[in-house]
Amino acid sequence: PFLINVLNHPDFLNGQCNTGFITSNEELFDITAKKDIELKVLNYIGEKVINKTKGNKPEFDLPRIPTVERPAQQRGTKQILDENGPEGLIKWIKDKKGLLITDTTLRDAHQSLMATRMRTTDMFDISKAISVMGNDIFSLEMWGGATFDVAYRFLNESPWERLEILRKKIPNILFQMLIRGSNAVGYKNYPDNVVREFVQQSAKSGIDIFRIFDSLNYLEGMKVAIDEVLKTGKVAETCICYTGDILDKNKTKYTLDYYIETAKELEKTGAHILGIKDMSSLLKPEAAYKLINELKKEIKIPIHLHTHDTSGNGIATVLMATLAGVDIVDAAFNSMSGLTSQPALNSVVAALEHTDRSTGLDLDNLQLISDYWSDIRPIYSEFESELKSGTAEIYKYEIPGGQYSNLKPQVESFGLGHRFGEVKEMYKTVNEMLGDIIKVTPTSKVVGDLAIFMVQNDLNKENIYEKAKDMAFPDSVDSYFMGMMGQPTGGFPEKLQKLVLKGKEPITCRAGELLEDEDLSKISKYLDEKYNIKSDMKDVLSYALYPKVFEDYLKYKEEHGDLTRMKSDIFFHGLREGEIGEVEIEDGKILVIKLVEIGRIDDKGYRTLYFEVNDSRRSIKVLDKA
Ligand code: 3PY
Ligand code: ZN
Repeated sequence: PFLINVLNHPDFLNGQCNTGFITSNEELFDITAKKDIELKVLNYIGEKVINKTKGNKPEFDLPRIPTVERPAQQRGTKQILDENGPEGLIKWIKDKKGLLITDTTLRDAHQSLMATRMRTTDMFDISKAISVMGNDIFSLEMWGGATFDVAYRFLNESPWERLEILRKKIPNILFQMLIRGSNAVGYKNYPDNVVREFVQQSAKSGIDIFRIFDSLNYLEGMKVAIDEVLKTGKVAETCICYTGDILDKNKTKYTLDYYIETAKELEKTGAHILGIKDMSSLLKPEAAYKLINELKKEIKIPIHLHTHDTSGNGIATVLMATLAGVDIVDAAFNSMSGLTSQPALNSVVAALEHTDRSTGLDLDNLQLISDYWSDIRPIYSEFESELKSGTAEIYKYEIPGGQYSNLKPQVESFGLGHRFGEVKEMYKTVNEMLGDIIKVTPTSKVVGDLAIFMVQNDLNKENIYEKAKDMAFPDSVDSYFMGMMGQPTGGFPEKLQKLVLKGKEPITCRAGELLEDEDLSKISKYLDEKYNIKSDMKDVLSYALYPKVFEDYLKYKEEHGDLTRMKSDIFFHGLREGEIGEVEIEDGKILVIKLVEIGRIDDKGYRTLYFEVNDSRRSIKVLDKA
């Protein structure tokens, strides 16, 4: 490689190589680091080519990125909050006649449609257009929920960097995140100091609105997060999770009164906005009208509706809520909407044009953003579920959007694909056995895990007490009955609790009260020493929330380098024979890579891949695992 660098040097090519040539051109010796990154990139691509696409990378359209000029002064909802505080923002919301829209494309839409796999680079490319053309969007739900761990776990990128990069590119629209109360962005209760520091750091990194929920509507589980958000000067949106059907008089647990009382309790915490979180698409249009209409009479803070389109009735629900006076609704750009995702944003905006609740958003601009997502979406098709249409059976099973699209592959992974129908029926039965609970992360996982466990072991609601006497239940089920996810309305079913816990004593208070504070400086020291880094609070919190996932991420980066700038078509599918792709390895440093040829398999099972990288020939060997 050294010789090649010399031979390619412009001075050498011009015949000007005097004796000082080598000593005065230090960059000739800067080979190892650059070649090392180059090799890592080629190995990464080679692995995709040989062991994933087998050289048959699908064709993708070049994503259409609208060209926009950023105005000298951008003023959106972010400026209203920054200049007037949460109270000023709330007043502004209440004075607004038109319906306000939150776009969920950057969080829930891809969490629900494509297993949370959307990469930062795809968000980054459209961020300026969103900022300019979407200036009048109320907020962008772009962080939290499952995006935090999936970014580290499957995309090998930092969720904090995503937040901070997008914040810089979109300085005018409020950023919103979903936080699972004391479970933060995880699946279990964390010590209070972790939840508090996490809120503080998220606010510092760019979050404006914290949508806080508890998977059992257990207020105690939300209090620490609410309290800390109020200290940051940001917006606390507290949620009621909606389940059941208030229109059905036979359902007596989650009634209109239940929701009104819960909402009043939430308002008393000092929350700025009430969120209605309909994660399973169960809020029927007429029920939405009734619920919002009543809530409007009973509480003063603005109401923000979050629903999914799993049932196919999502837009009807949004429009009925709008008629009843809801202040803000969630929707996703049309090309990322529908099914288990949110109702279609562009369509809602169009439906309300020329009415007194018109959103004021520009449909032509919104179309261009939706077009971009429709170009991006096929790159992620391997992560999409088989669902082709909305389904009314969701009213029966009450399975949240993300879980519904994931349940089939999960059931298949247990070898129970042929019993999928039974698992869905069992999900309903388990919910009844648990006393009809709210089902959303993480309690939805409890119900799903127990349903699969019961089908797998041929258990039913009668024989379980005898047959499962000596069986160890899934961890999530154990944790639920131990009280680690909070206290459900109406308590735990005692007989089932005893069967699962086998003599262990459950807790009856908030789990955080019993958990010792995490020693954050000890974590910092550990990370610095082990990985030779200077860890900051973001690293420490990531470790506190997900120790193994975060360490795996650090190791992956050490081994494979930083691939976050690689475009997603190459990241997921490599290159086709003959295709030329550009890979940015650091600011402004671009490798132009051509996959020239895929060699034949040798007797040890390896294939040689021939590349041209910035016009130099390189080859690597990749083990063909087929
Ligand atoms: C999450 O907790 O990630 C959710 O989206 C719940 O609906
Ligand atoms: Zn949702």
